[in-house]
Amino acid sequence: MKLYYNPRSRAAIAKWMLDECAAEYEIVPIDLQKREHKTPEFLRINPTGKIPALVDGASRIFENVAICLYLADKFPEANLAPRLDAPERGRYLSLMVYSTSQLEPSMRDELMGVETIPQSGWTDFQTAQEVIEGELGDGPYLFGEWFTAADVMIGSIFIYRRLWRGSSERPKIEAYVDRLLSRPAVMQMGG
Ligand SMILES: N[C@@H](CCC(=O)N[C@@H](CS)C(=O)NCC(=O)O)C(=O)O
Repeated sequence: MKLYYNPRSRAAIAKWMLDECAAEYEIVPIDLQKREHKTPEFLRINPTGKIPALVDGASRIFENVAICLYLADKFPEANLAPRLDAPERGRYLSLMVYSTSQLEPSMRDELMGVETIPQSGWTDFQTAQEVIEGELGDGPYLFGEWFTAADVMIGSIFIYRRLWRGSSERPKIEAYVDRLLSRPAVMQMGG
């Protein structure tokens, strides 16, 4: 497998997932300044011209959620996702999609001081944080003691927020971020 990657990018999320899977892979460094993510070769892998992208034989996968879903299913021995027929599967898929369809844009609104309107397609960030606090329950992870790819996707967004804004006034989320950051494979940013 090849991961198209730059450490100062969201590709750190896909790398975290690969490392949680103990996968063997090759890093293809992408220089964003040189616009290596806009070349015709790269656009054949990811037509949106963004990283990360993963190539696995004939499979080309872009979008972190898709990459994490793909890897969790490819490496069942890593036990990072409920099986297709497991009752937890629906909630798992929902949280995966929620991470970049609602949580991330709501955080971006908050960081940029933009009002979130009901027509946005996502809630305001305060509500999103309450949703995740509810989903965490007593934790330590979104599925109790079971660390899954949903923690990679949801957790990475809160890790980025701490990086940009420092700790929040939400002890439950901050304790969750602390737990994630103590994992050996956790994403490294900017390194
Ligand atoms: N929703 C995408 C976001 C990917 C993304 O926005 N990547 C940024 C880096 S953090 C990028 O490649 N930006 C370069 C550009 O758009 O020119 C995912 O999660 O994979």
